[in-house]
Amino acid sequence: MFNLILFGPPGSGKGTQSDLLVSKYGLVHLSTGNLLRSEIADKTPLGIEAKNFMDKGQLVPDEVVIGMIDNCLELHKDAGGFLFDGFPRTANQAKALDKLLELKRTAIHSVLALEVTEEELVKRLLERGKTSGRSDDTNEAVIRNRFAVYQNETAPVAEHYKAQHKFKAIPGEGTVADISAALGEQIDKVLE
Ligand code: B4P
Repeated sequence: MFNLILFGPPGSGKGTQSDLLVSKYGLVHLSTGNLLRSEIADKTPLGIEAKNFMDKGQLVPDEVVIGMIDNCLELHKDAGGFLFDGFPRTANQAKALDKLLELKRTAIHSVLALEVTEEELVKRLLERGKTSGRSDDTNEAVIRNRFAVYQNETAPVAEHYKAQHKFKAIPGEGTVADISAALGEQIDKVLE
């Protein structure tokens, strides 16, 4: 089993790169952003609660996302591995994920972090906002709030995995193909 976390700020390309990596390495893609947006589209109680946070650029409460991930791990019991995209986003989520994987006698093998400047991130998110219909991408104040939340709440997740010697930063600017190749090179090293 091989479990990978794709880490990075909003708009760094986690979703874009995940789509390429899951098919190449046969992993199950678990994107908390996609899961939450699907709950919102279905107007479930969880989706209605999550929308209030996401529209403001805030994180959805830990217990909600951890519960969602727990359900997905159960659902894909026989998976050859998972790619976690946008999760964990807080130190509490990281600790909870370690415990959930330990119960399944596995662990995170690698954390790859996409590094992109804030200027480029704002540009990408506003561009995506023109067509995505995502309320959190159209307003620059909400985008800036997402970066502040990332600095305060998500950046500590990097320290959690650095302490476990599983963390590697990858330049996230350039063509999608070049970034994908750099990620693949690093994954192949871990798989060796
Ligand atoms: P997410 O859905 O995780 O989305 P993201 O961080 O905005 O985007 P990502 O990094 O995947 O960027 P993408 O590839 O799309 O989160 C949304 C919200 O959900 C959060 O703010 C939060 O409220 C909530 N949430 C999610 N997970 C949570 C959790 N665990 N706990 C609590 N709350 C949670 O790329 C962005 C754009 O850049 C795209 O338009 C793409 O085409 C473009 N792009 C990609 N690569 C490029 C490249 N190399 N060059 C130029 N453009 C590129």
